[in-house]
Amino acid sequence: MTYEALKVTMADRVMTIAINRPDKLNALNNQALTELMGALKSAEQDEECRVVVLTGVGRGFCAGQDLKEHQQDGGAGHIGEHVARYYNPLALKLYHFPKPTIAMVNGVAAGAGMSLALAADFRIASTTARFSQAFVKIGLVPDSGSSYLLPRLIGQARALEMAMLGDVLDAETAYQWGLLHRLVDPTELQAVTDALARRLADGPPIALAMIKRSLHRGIEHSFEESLESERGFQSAAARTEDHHEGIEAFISKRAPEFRGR
Ligand code: T3D
Repeated sequence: MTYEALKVTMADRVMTIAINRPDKLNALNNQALTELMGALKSAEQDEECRVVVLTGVGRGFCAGQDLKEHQQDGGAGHIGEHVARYYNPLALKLYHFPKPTIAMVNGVAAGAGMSLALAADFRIASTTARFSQAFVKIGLVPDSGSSYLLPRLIGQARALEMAMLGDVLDAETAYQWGLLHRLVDPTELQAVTDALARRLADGPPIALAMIKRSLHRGIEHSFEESLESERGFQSAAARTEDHHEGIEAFISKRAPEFRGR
């Protein structure tokens, strides 16, 4: 697949998907939304790909919906349809993505751009990152998963404040509030992300996919249901070659080589 609104690269089993509309702080037009979905699908199918990194080219991560294109398309009347066609499938794809995902937040993440960062498994941000639930500023409401993910990450009080005021949150506060896994100097962003991505790429892929599903279920289900769900995942994990490799590596005091089988 060729991309115009994205830069997609593969190295060391890590696919990096960078939104490439820097003049618009990587705001999402229909082309970028279509290509993002296409890139995620190809990362999902590509056996070589073990981890996905989502980022932005230039000084922004993603400023959400491209408001100019939205205006040109006479968007207001069709927002429900637009969300159903583009944003909801994208949020679902990312949230349930069967491989580890990292949002490398290089700059401002606003509106649905912030939602995409929230839907990733890890958020590594540089000190230049900023976060805004910008929806309210244009008379809209959080979408693309923010209403679900944000309160779970930072608590209802802070989520309500972000969603109802739309103020821009600096990276340091976002880190203190638990929105981020790592906060680093801009000069270290790539290296810290690469190190985490390589570590995840070396992990047991089947177990990692099940860990994600298990924890997603865990925040929804009762304790009893979670125990039963864990039992099912554990039985499946125990039948993988990777589990046996992990045990053998432990006993022989060497690093395991997980193959995703
Ligand atoms: O249609 C549907 O399906 C509805 C779905 C909605 C989902 C959403 O995401 S709604 C929320 C949309 N996003 C926003 O409302 C954010 C709008 N942007 C901003 O508030 C600010 O740009 C930022 C706080 C993100 C960054 O501010 P700052 O001062 O660092 O940069 P800037 O000067 O405002 O922006 C730089 C350029 O990017 C500028 O272009 P110019 O004037 O130099 O030609 C600006 O217009 C452009 N830009 C920024 N955000 C967007 C954008 N262009 C189009 N769409 C944007 N969202």
